[in-house]
Amino acid sequence: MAKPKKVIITCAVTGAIHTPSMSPHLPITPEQIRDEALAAAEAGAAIVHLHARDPQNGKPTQDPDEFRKFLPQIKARSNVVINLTTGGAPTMGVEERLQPALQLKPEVASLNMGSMNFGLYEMLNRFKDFKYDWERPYLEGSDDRIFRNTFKDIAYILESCSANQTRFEIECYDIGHLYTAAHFIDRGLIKPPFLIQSVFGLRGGIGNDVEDVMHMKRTADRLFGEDYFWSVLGAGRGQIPIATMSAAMGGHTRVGLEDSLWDGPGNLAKSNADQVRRIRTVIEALSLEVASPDDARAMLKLKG
Ligand code: KMH
Ligand code: ZN
Repeated sequence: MAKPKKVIITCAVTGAIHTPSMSPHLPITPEQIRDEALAAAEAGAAIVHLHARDPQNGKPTQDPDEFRKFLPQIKARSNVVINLTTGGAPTMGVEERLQPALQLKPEVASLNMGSMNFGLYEMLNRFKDFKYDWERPYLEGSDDRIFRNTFKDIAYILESCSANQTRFEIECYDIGHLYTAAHFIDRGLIKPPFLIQSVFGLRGGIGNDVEDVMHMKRTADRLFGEDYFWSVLGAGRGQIPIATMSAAMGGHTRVGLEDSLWDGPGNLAKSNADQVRRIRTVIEALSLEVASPDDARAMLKLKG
């Protein structure tokens, strides 16, 4: 693993897992997504990972025009690195999911390393009253839905985006996904340095025990040597503990309301920036420095 002195904080601002009824603080409209991204950057996020939502009902959308409603304004007001999702939502096909990254040519796009079960049902049990018709079937349906990322899908995204010089946040939800990343590196479709985003604690992926984190890091170290930057995201209550482990081990961190609605047990986070500040405090308490957007660009060799 590359050992930089500075820690990159990515903030995943809204995502597609949580639904509007779960938290009044989840950004939905383009203005909310814009303001939350800007505030997260101001608080110390070097990268913002962005999804869009239908402003009428908060449903995830990959319509590039919805991204166009907030991206230029974020870019005009902040130097933050833009990272667009190619994961979209598990209900969407790859062609639909690819469009924002393909058309809007971000510095970074997410890339999911395998097909998997992607359990959302816990959310349904926790949050009972839904405002919008789509929310309950979306969550219930997750028990019989596959988040599809075949080898062909992954190659298609990589090949489609290669002319744009977009680099990838390589999302690995289990150990096998690291080997899939190594396969695409061997094929020359992913170029160093690699940003490996290890995801912990989603039902269908690896858990969030310390042993899980160590196993993921040891395997990534063996496969990718000095050529990679290791970042982690812990879903739900694992967010800050997992991010803390990573920072203490020389890795990077991702927070944000996409991955967890919480700021401590039972307290809904009031904003993305609150979570960024929380992990920033931890990083600085470890006597480490938080990376600026330009630090992240230099480390990850982004096109700028
Ligand atoms: N929702 C995260 C667990 C993507 O956007 O490509 C993973 C993610 C997927 O960020
Ligand atoms: Zn995402």
